[in-house]
Order: sequence, then C-alpha cells, then structure tokens
Amino acid sequence: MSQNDLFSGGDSSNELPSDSAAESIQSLRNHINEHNHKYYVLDEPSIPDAEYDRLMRELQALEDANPELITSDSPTQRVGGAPLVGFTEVQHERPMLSLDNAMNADEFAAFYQRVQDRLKTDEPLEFACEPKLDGLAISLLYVNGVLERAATRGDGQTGEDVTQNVRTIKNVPLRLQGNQTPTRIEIRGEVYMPKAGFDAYNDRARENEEKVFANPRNAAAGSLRQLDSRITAKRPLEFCAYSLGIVSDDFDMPDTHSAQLAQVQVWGVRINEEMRVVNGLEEAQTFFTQLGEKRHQLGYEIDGTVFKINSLALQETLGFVARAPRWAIAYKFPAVEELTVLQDVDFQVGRTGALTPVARLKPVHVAGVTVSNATLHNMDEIARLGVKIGDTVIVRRAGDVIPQVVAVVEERRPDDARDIVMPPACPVCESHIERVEGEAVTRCTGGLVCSAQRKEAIKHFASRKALDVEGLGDKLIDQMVAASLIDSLDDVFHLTLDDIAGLERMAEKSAQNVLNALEKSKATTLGRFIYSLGIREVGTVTAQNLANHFGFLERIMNASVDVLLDVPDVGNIVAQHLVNFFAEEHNRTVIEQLQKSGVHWDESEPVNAADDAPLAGKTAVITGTLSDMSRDDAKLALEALGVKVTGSVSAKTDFLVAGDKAGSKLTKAQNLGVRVFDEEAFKALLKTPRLD
Ligand code: JCF
Repeated sequence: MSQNDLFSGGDSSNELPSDSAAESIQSLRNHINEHNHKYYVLDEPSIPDAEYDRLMRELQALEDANPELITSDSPTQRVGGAPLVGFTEVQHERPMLSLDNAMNADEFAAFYQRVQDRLKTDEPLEFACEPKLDGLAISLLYVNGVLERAATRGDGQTGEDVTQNVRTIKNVPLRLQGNQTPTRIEIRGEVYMPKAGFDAYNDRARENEEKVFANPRNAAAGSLRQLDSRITAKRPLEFCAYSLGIVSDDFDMPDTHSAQLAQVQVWGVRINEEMRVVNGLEEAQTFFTQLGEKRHQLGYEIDGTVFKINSLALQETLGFVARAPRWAIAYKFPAVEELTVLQDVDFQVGRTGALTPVARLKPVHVAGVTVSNATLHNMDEIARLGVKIGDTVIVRRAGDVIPQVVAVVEERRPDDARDIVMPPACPVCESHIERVEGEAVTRCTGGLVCSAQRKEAIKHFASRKALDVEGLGDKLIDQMVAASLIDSLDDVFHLTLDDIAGLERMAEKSAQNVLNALEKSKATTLGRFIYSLGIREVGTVTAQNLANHFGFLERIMNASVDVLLDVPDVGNIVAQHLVNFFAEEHNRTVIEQLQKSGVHWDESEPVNAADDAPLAGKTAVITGTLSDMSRDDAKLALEALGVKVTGSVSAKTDFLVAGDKAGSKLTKAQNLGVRVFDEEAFKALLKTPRLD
C-alpha cells in the first residue's frame, strides 16, 4: 500500500474527469479539515506532518488543474486554525505569511528558475538561508523598545494574543537593547522547544503518567496555548527571530534580509546561528545538503531549510500570492514521521531486567532510514496511546534515538486488532516478573540467572562496594562474557589461569592477580554479600541494615514483608523486592553455589536495633588512609555499632578516625578538641565499643 492511498484512496493524477475530480477534492478537504481540527484545536495530531503535506499537495494539484472547483473555504485558502476561545484576537497589520515547500532538488531548482524568470535575469540569485525550525510562528511587537504584545500567526490575518505566555520565555527580550530602535517594530520568529528540554519534559510526564507530547512542535504549541501562563513558564521554550513585520519609518533599516536580521541581533534578539548568505543554485543546494548532515547534531528540531531572496527590493518586485511569498521557499528534509502498521509487539529484557515492549513494524522509510522497530516504553505508554496490534501508527525518528510510536490512527483500526499483553514470565529466563506499585516498569526478578542481565549482575557483584574483586573491571567482564567464560555469578570462582590469560591484552601476571583477588574476595561480610546480589533498591546502607538486624542470611531469605518492615530504611517497595528475589528458586541456587565455592562471612546474633547499639547516637568522621581496611568498610563497621558517620568535622563530632596522611580534618578536630583515634585505637574501639 502506498502512503498516498491510505487516506485519499484515489488517484492523484491531474487528468481526472471533472466530477471525479470534484469528488476527490471534497474527500481530501474533509480529511484535511478533520486533521486540521485535531492538530490546531485539540493539539492531538492524528497523521504525520509528511502525510498531511502530501494530502495538501494532492489537493493543491487537483485545484490547480481544476481552478473552477476552488472555493473560499478550501483548506488551501488559509494558513492555520481558528483562534482558541479564551485568547483575545489580534489583527496582524501585515499578514503573517507561510512558506511554499520544495520536497526535492527538482522542485527547488524549479523554484529557482521561476524566480529568475520573474526577475528576467540569468545572474546567480543571492539567498539568505537558515534552518526551518519546527515550532510555532510568533509576532513580537515592540513599542519604544518595549515588548508590548505577542501574537500567534493564527490564520495569517488574525492571531491570538499570547503576550503573558511569551513574556515567560527567557530569551525573548522584554526591552530591546540599545537606544536606537524604531518607535514600532514587529519581530517575527519561531517559538520552539529544544530537543533536550522536550525529552526531559516527556520523561517526567511519562513517570508521572501525564500527557506526553508527540513532537517538539506540539510541545511548543501546547505550552504557548496555556491560558495559565505559570504553566508556560515551566516549559523550556525558546524564541528565534527570522523576519520583520511592520517597522515604523523613523529608523533607517538595512536593505537586505541578512543585514536586517543582524540589526535585530544587535537589539538582543536571537537569530539562527546557522544563517548564511549564498550565491547561486549550487551554493544553495550545498547549504541544504550540509545542513541536512548536521541536522541531528543541532539542539533543536528542524524540518528543512528556508531560502529567502536577500535583497528586499527584489522581494518587493516578486511580491506574494495568496498565502506565501514568491521570494522564499521551505526546502524540506525527508520527513521524520511516517505511517505504518504495528504488526506485533515483543518484550525485550534490558540490562537491569526492565521489560520493554518493542513494536515490530511493517518496514517504512523515515528520514532516509528503514524503520522496522520502535520502542513503546512501557505498559502505561501503551495504555496512553491506546495502541493495539494491527493498528496503523505514526512512527517518529528524531536523530539517532530509537524510533518511537507517537500516535495511533484509530480510524484505520482493523476488526481483528489485538490487545498488547505483558507475557506471564520473563521471555529470556522464565523467571517471575514483577511490577512494583507506583512504578511504570515491569521487571524480571531473575537478576542473577537471566542472561539479559548477567553482565550487569557480574559487574555489580565484583564492584568495590560489593565483593570488591580488584582487577575484575567492567572491560574484563565484557571480555569474559563474550568468550562465554562466565554465565552465572559463581562461574567467576571457577576461572582458571589459562581462561583469564587467554583473553586479549591479558598478561599472565595480571591474570594471576585477578585470581588472587577473587580468592581474597571470598572472605566478606554479610552486608557486602547481600549488597553484591544486586537486589533492586538494596544499596549498601540497606544491605548493612539487613545484616545488622537479622545477623544470619538464612533469616533474611525467609523473612516476610512484615518482618522486613522492621528494618531501618526498609519500606514496602524494598521489602517486596527482597521477598520476590528470594522467592525465586534460581536465586537461591546461585547463593548456594557461591557458598560452596567458598564465599563466607561471619554470622552472629544481631547487634540490636540502632537505639541500643553500643555507640548509638554518636557521630564520627573518618579521614586519611587505613592500612587494614577501606574507609567504606570502616564506615560500615561503625554504622553497625550505631555511629553516624559524616563527612566534615564540627563541634558536634564525637570522634575522628585518622588514618595515614590525615590532613585538614585532623587539624580541625585537634583545634576543636574532638577526640582522635589512630588506626590502632580504632581497632581497639571496634573490639570493645565503648567511649569513656
Ligand atoms: O523556521 C521557520 N519555521 C521559519 C518560518 C523561518 C522563516 O524564515 C519563515 C517562516 C515562515 C514564514 N519565514 C517566513 C516568511
């Protein structure tokens, strides 16, 4: 199915018999009007821009071929949507024009030729060219240098007064810089949301289960059309000027477009930093190509290049037709949104166990790349989109990020469309999956056994605050997993010298060092061991609290949610993660294997709840290098005794543990008369926890 017959279902040839043309025109107008309403009034686009453009062009072509069928209410006869109820109308003193489009090099060359013909010249044409921002056109009226009014384009004649909202945009000057300004000047440009702000906004919206914007332009439009400007103020919008409207004649404006914009920039208004002046068709085409290559590196979304005849005198000669100037064109890049069909949904397990629904799409060309997969984020997103398998969807590819499904064309839902359902177990390892209340993400609980999560699990296990296997870093683990040397955690303890030395860039000596470190790491503490298992939300402090509270691994493994809730810092979510983790038979097996391989720690009756811990309520600082233990371990040991370990010495500090090369903290403690323990005394304190 071609993109064209998705909507029109018709032939777009110009040689149609007239009544068939009339029918096609009516059908196209109906479709376009419907989408106009959704787009401009509801801010909910239902088809990609590229598809909309095609419909408009098809209608335009049919009307060009059959001018007797043009009516004043045809969508080709106006620019945008009706003003929203709630905003005051603004009559533009000079119409705000839109731009004609060129979709490829031929159309651009044809535009170039048309202009030369009209000007009756063979000389190369001089253009000012700049990226075409994908936002919302805005007019700023400055009176005596002060921002008096901001208006949307609306239909080009009548816009909406959005002054209060535009005043919240940080880079719109409320007063022009310098004393030399016209009495009245209207600066026109685009309000847009940079990519970073757009992504951050949508990420947060997704987390909070709020409405996400389909693209930066809708984000800009939606944000500017807020009746409450406090909402607009929180949106990361920016303004960039690209032309002038009325200018009072008490100021001598330059006579080229580029020089006028340079003047606007002097007044403190942003203009596009990519703007250049080029000469002739070839240079223009080169600018377009180079900008296209740079497109995805820009901090904002663009959908083409705008070319304007630079001489204002020539602009005047050329004039404009209905809605667009003859002296400018928007030469468009390939579209970033297209229509296709969602054929199926798979669930992918990420490195952290998150199950992500991935859309399998009927392959479609988007911005020069064939797209057959897109992310659907999570089940909430699926619910929000209301998408089903079999649906026609809009896919969007922006830059190098994973393509996204941004909307569903509900009118095209087939009768046999199916709901998207979460699989009953992890598609990779068949462990149980869990979705903690209040979280959007569903996860596999098989952290230690799930091959999708294996690498991360091993890296965590070996890391400094876990078993602290010196020399077994991320890169080495990558190599080992790639060489199939380690499958599960326990495999690291069965590596041989040959295994390790056989890896690239591994000398025998360093291989031996890794083996030694592995051996040494087997002697650990219960807190470290629990932390090393990589249970969700169980960090070092929680792990140590669990160790302190229960004293024995067995007791932690068998604890219920209720019992776990007694542990300091353990809330419902953590308790649930713990219960789920230990309920998984796979995980118990791994723990058993690790113990068999020699991983061990001291277990003893718990050192009471924090309140009756021997040093409860005391505050300490650790500084310098201890020879027998790391500062992390010293901290954990003190915390187990009820001590609060902080980073800086004050009069409230009860004591300082000072290792080798202690510096300013030691001096400060001495000055304040804070008690100081050297390493020897510190060890004694740990043995007999008493401060007297
Ligand atoms: O960046 C844009 N979206 C953009 C739109 C840039 C321009 O120089 C424009 C425009 C719409 C109309 N110039 C006109 C005359």
